[in-house]
Amino acid sequence: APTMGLKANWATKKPQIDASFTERVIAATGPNANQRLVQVMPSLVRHLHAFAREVNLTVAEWTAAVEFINECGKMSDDRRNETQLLCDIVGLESLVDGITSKMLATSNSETPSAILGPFYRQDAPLLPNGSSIIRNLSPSVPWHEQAVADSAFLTGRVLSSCGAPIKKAIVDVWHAAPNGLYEQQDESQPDMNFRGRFETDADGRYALYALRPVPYPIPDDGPAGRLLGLLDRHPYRPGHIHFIVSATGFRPLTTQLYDDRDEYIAKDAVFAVKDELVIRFAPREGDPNARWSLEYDFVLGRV
Ligand code: MBD
Ligand code: FE
Repeated sequence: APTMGLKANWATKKPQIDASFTERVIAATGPNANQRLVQVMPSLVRHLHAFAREVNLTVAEWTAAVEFINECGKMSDDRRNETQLLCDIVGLESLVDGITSKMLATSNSETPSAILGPFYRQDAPLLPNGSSIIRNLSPSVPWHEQAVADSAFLTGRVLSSCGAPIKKAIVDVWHAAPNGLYEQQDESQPDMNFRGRFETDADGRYALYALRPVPYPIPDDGPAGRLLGLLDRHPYRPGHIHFIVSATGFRPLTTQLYDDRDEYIAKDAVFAVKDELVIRFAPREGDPNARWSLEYDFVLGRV
């Protein structure tokens, strides 16, 4: 006899499009599944299925999406994280950052966090307080004049939420060059250019020389950039300086400061700007190493 129409309890006569199909996928989870996955996967599967139903996703579109994600993965290495960039332009890294701070914050005086971004490097050089993260300012660098005009002294204290200074806190800082490129994106910059770690003194103070940051386009020559183009969006981030501030007994703070001189503050391509993180540099007199200065205190929450 022909075996067509063979019935088994794992199949269904209905086409796989309705909620009962979704629940069947969720119910396939076994008794020894990972706890956190048991918590999150049903929601992920329901939202994914609901999305596909809502937009009538076709096989051709889904195939294109798989290829798109594969392309992001293939492009990603320790110099470039295209998958993270994809998350950034759809606001996911900022959303997750917001959810995490909301869950972990222990006081509302803590400095707001902001996303890490794809260009952090561990093990930036530990530098003496008051020194510079600019590793090459010779007149031969094409953006030398701009670097001089934007030279800046950054200082402030690291504080607990009750205002007590925290000594021996580490301020890990990094920013892009005046040409809009982070050091690992740019062959012409020395290793670890515009990166450094500083330890706060007995008054909880850090001090360093850096540059006023400039607006710059996130890398847009890959799939994430193509998506921006298809969405008729620009790739610019406002000028920003990244920080990770950490100290024993406190929750590490990943954040960014934004220079209020630039127009992209209100239209960050990765949606990371927060009012409390927008700063204004002041002109600095009598310092041959800096035309600008900024004083900013970081407030950490307890673990
Ligand atoms: C960046 O420089 C950045 O800081 C973020 C968050 C995303 C892309 C590029
Ligand atoms: Fe950045």
